[in-house]
Amino acid sequence: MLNPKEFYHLLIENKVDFFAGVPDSLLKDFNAYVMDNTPQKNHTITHNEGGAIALVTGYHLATNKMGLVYMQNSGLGNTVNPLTSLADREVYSIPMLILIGWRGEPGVHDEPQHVKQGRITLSLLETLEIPYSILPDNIAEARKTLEDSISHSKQNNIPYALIVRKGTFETYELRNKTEKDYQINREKALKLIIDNLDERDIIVSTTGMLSRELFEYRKALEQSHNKDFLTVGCMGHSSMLALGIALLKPSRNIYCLDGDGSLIMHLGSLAIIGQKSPNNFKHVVFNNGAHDSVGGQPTAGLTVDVLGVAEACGYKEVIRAETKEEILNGFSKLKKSEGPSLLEILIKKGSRKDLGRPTTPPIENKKDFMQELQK
Ligand SMILES: Cc1ncc(C[n+]2csc(CCOP(=O)(O)OP(=O)(O)O)c2C)c(N)n1
Repeated sequence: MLNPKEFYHLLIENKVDFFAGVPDSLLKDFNAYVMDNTPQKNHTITHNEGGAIALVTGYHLATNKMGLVYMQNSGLGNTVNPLTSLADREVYSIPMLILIGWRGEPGVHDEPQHVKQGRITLSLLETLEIPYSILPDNIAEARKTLEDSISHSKQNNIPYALIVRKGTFETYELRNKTEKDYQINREKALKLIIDNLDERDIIVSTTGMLSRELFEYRKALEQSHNKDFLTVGCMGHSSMLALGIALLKPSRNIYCLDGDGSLIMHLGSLAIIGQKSPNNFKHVVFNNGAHDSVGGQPTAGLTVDVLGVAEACGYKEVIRAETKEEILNGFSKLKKSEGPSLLEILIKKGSRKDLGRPTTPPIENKKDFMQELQK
């Protein structure tokens, strides 16, 4: 396995000292080392992966050096436009390294939302005409691969991708934890919301652990999953998906259960929700200031004024809650409010170690959900 510290120092030796990206579970140990050891100016956890490509392009323009973008392969889609119309050799021709966590690698078991993306990752890079190598998991070979990749990228002035298989990096425990000591974690807060829903309420839940916790809670309560749409992939798009339902099902209240990382990934959605303004659209943001599902790396969740943004986008009521009592009161207000309205719940990081995954395939979930919407 590769030691994150050794790999990081290989990059620094090769003058790659500027990092940007969206965290990934396969890269979490490398991400943690970067966070602990890189000056703030040289490391940015971006709102989405396309933003990271643009940021690293700006770095190159300012310094004539190459930076590194890190991401899960799910994020490749977010980079297609800046890669083809900005960094591509036929446009501005920008050298950079792209470190990609390979979820869903063929032959390695993974969740349904990763299977296709895993299968097409290499051919997608080929279509984009981005050369790539698989990052070896021992330092001697990794050094050679890295040096070759950097010189190819520099000589041709193009992005070069390094693909990271599951289990490539050794464990590295983040030292600089910026924990906020909010009282309640996501799962507890989620249960308070579920316990207080009305019979006909519909849920669209975001990517990551929140949807897994929701699935398990319904199971524990012996309730069906029919009223929940689990957005298992497609991070950041739950609110637009919920908007689509809210506009066409005005007699049902639609609750989008979002995360701060997901909200910020496509923050522009709030402007459109405010503009379309369906009064049955209710947004609940579980804000732990982190990408908790993939290692707890910080987001801008606790520096951005979520309520202020929502209000400025046209949400009619915005509420913040932190304690159990505030959550219960806040949710009761949200239920009675005219939408679009938003409840931000400040929560602490962390999840159960034994948290399972949805056992119903996405297609079945979709069928049941669509039937429920017809009622
Ligand atoms: C486009 C894309 N980029 C990255 C990921 C990897 N990923 C899955 S969940 C997650 C974090 C979500 O953070 P947040 O919405 O704040 O929820 P939390 O995990 O904190 O509950 C990330 C980065 C992904 N699934 N899709």
